[in-house]
Amino acid sequence: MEYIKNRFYEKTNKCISEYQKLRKEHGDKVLTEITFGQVLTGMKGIPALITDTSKLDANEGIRFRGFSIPEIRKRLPRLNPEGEPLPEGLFYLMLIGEIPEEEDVINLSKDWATRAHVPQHVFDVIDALPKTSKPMTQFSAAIVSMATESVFQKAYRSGIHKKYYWDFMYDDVMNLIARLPRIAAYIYRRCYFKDKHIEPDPRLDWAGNLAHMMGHDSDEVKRLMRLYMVIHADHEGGNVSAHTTHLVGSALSNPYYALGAGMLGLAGPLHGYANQDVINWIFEMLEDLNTEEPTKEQIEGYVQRTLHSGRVVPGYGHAVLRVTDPRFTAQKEFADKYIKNDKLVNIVNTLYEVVPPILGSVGKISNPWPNVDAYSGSLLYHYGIKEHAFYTVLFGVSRAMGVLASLIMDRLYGLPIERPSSYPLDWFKEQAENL
Ligand code: HAX
Repeated sequence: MEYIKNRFYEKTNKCISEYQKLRKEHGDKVLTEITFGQVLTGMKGIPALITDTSKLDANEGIRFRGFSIPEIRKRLPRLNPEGEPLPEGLFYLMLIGEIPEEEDVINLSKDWATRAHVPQHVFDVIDALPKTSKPMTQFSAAIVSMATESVFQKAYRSGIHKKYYWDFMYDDVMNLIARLPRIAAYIYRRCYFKDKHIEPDPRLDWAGNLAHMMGHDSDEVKRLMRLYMVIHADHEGGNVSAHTTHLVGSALSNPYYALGAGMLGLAGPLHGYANQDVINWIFEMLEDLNTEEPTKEQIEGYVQRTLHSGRVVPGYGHAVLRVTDPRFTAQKEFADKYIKNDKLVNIVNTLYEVVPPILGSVGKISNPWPNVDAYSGSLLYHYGIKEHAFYTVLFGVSRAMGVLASLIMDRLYGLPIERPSSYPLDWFKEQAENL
């Protein structure tokens, strides 16, 4: 599928000289001031990374190459007019910067299908882990073990010129994304369906095939999977999974290593693990309250108790967003349209009424509104994907598209190794006292 690679190079190669020019002509200028607060609270808001695939606005949410979630849901190609857009189209948009034609998306689907063969040793690595090991452990181990296939690593060791790095990176990235559904489904069937694996169907689209290999073959689940894969794909460059992938890639590690590391960041409870934690927490609440249909007052009481016990309310809050996450809204619209009276979905909707005023009243919480993880588990659960320990793997399959598209660009621009400075706490104290 060389024409997508060629199109990418045609559209993006001018950025190489733009990046070099910025570096050369403006390298000494002051870009912005940084406060102590920013440094001491996780580098919040410091403009420190180049990421073209998407940009997050605190009050509006994510835009992929300028297009909001409602816009991409309207404009990206889909298999049928009622359905959700194909994630392949979003990948094309993130990589190339333009809305693809239907033909581009179908071609990309076919390209990924031809690249989807997973080497046997990757399955052997998964099988060598105990079935009780967390799905994200199995997922990242499988990804890292696939580095044997890295064409970038081979090319680097053979001494290719750095201006060609991106070209090999592109092939690794396409191969890796193509194989992730098979790996994810393998882990799912291994852990929850006694190793009864389901072969891929190369005629299906990337997300549809994932649902099929997981054993959830209905049109409804495929439709949900397409939505899920689209909305989780990217959230600009500073979030933990994106930043980790980029950072590890900056050492010229191959994309398998870089993504494996990024996925381990995604596995943390303040990031992608929140999508399973929401469901864990709701079930804990139901057990505690001894009911399947708690009242609004009971839920309020449980949220308060969670806060008083020094825990976070999962699915709420965000490091950047200051409004309801549009990815939450997209899922709520989906539920409102297709799901009638589901107990778990009803609880998630009640939480949306109950939690923001409570978090808002705490005072220190910057954003009391729900993020993407507040809704996703209830939708999966409704459609029969009930194994919540697996949910972060689905997030990871999707997130790979954004962070790996960026990784190709990192190598095209020739971004150097990342190396910020660190100082002991005393140094910061001295600086503060001398101001
Ligand atoms: N419940 C309780 N307390 C919360 C909270 C929540 N949902 N969100 C923030 N806070 C607390 C923080 O823990 C922090 O407390 P301390 O000062 O005592 O440390 C304080 O409020 C200020 O935090 P903040 O500035 O509002 O938020 P941060 O940027 O530090 O953290 C988080 C952002 C998303 C990590 C945070 O809101 C949180 O922990 N949320 C719950 C977990 C969650 O849903 N994570 C998923 C986020 C989306 C994502 O990445 N998905 O993959």
